Amino acid sequence: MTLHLYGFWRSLATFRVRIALNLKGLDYREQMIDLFGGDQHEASFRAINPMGAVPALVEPGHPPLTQSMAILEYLEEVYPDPPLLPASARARAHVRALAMITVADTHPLMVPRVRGYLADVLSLDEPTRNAWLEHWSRSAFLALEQQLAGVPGPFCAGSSPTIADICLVAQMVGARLTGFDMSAFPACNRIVDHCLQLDAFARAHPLRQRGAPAPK
Ligand SMILES: N[C@@H](CCC(=O)N[C@@H](CS)C(=O)NCC(=O)O)C(=O)O
Repeated sequence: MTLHLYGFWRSLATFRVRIALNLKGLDYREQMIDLFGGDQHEASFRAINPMGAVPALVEPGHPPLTQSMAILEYLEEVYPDPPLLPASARARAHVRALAMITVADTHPLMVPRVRGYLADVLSLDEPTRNAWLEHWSRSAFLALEQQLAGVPGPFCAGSSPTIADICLVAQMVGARLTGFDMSAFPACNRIVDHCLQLDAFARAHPLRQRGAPAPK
């Protein structure tokens, strides 16, 4: 069975889902919704996700699944091997909490519709908008670094990747692509660089997707 993923090369939320699909060895095909060209606002796509956002994941014969975290949890329940959550309830809560720092508290402040509102409705100039992005990015990585600095590794929560690593990698790669200086977060960088050596993470990288700019 081939899953149908609606995504976009630069979408960090889709990046999360691609990593999970790869880790679980699932077959999928990605249809790019051009977020820079406004394709997410088309009625045909709103019928798939009324939020006008990617990712959306479709299993043949079923309605679309939306919201990357809900999709990751769904994949974990239906395709439990390899697990992306630890065994104990307390460890699972910790992994989800690490993930939510980026998924719930940070990434939503940076998506195209928010950037568009800052520019078009609030008339903020580009340096001010970039300061917004950098502020929220730094505040997330400060909190993550504090919690990850002492972990034995090589992943956020032990010796295999979890949802926390998936979300950390997506946010860090996004920050690097934006050009932010991430050197103040060595533990985060160490985990991310370790993950990116794995094929499942590397193949999901935004710059390896259709439509991404060619490497300079
Ligand atoms: N919380 C959602 C966020 C989805 C989201 O906002 N995706 C972005 C791309 S990363 C998007 O499609 N944005 C369209 C827009 O803002 O117009 C999730 O995790 O799936």
